[in-house]
Amino acid sequence: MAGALYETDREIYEAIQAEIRRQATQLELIASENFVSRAVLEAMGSVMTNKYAEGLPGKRYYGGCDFVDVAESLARERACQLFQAEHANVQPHSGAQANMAAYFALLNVGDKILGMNLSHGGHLTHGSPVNFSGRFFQVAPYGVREEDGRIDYQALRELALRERPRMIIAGASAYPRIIEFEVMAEIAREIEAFFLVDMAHIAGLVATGLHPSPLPHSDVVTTTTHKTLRGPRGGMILCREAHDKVFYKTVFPGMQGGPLMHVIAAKAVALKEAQSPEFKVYARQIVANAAALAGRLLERGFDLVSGGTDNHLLLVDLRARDLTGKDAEGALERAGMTVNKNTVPGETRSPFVTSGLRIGTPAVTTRGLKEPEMRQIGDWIGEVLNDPQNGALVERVRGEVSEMCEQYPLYEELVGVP
Ligand code: DSN
Repeated sequence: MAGALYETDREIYEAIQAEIRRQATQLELIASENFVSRAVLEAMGSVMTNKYAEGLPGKRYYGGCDFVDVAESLARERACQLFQAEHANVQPHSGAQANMAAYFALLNVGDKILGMNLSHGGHLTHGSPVNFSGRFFQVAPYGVREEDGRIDYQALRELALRERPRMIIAGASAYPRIIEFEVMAEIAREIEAFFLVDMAHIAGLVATGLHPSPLPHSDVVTTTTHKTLRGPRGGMILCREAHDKVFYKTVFPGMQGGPLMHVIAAKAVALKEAQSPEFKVYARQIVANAAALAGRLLERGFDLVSGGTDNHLLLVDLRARDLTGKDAEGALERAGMTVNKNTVPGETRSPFVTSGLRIGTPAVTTRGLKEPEMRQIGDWIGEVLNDPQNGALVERVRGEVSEMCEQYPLYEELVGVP
């Protein structure tokens, strides 16, 4: 029997099928992406999308919320257990909205914030001039040392003492090393500033003890749920009891209307999965895979920002080669490997061109790849980037990538279902 989507909208059906094929036949190496479980997919595609539920479990502005209350209460409890938080708000639609709600809870428009420079590995919402964070707040950016690509905590402290911001933000979207939350918290305390940690990239590693937790050191922690945590696309705020009411007001009614209850149900499922022993094994493998890939790229003569990685990603600095991030991304895409061009510290090219590549292992690790496959991927990346215009070489690698993908099937049961 043909499915409803196939019958109703063949164009969208075909686009989804093509996307399933793309995900299954390419190696996904974008550091912020992952593949959710069937259980998470099912919860996201459920009737909970139909429900309006402004407010909180047990305190809603609409009737009929008994069962969405079950989902949201489970998501909150599981988030608190997993991260040892006192309070969780699982309603932010995204990481950017989690950050916006947290900033508006703690700051007034015009206050000063310290965030990591975007071109040093920070995030748009940590003070970029093209983002609300850079438009509503004064920003003093900190960065990494030119020599070793690591956050310069001493310079950060001097900046904080000079600028006296109301809040310091930790967290990054392209930083391959452990972040010293304790050190940054101490600096924030010294100047009586709030300390916010955006752990979006590393949430799955924090959940499993593979990265130190920011929870004991911060006033508030924001995250997305879809990166290393492997849940549905969305955001979350964790905090101490002292701040919980403020966050509820800034998420709703401050910023959002009805929460996405189907996504919240899927967040609950992902948080349950993240409590399992298997998830810990998975997270350990993410880090081992990143280290194996970094090792092979270093052996092949590539420069990595900071010389390697402690987490799920690495940043290749292409400045010593006659190659831009944009061209490298294009060549690897043609060879079946999806990565993203990325600025590197001291970047001189535009964000549309860049001098670097960000490569991450969360998605390929979900697929089951381990260190030997990572070394093979390192070899393929090396071959392609040494000769990116060589069509025959790129074609050969594309064939070998396809063979590897066939050995690690993905969403097979969703392919071709009418
Ligand atoms: N766009 C995400 C990333 O790729 O890191 C951050 O929001």
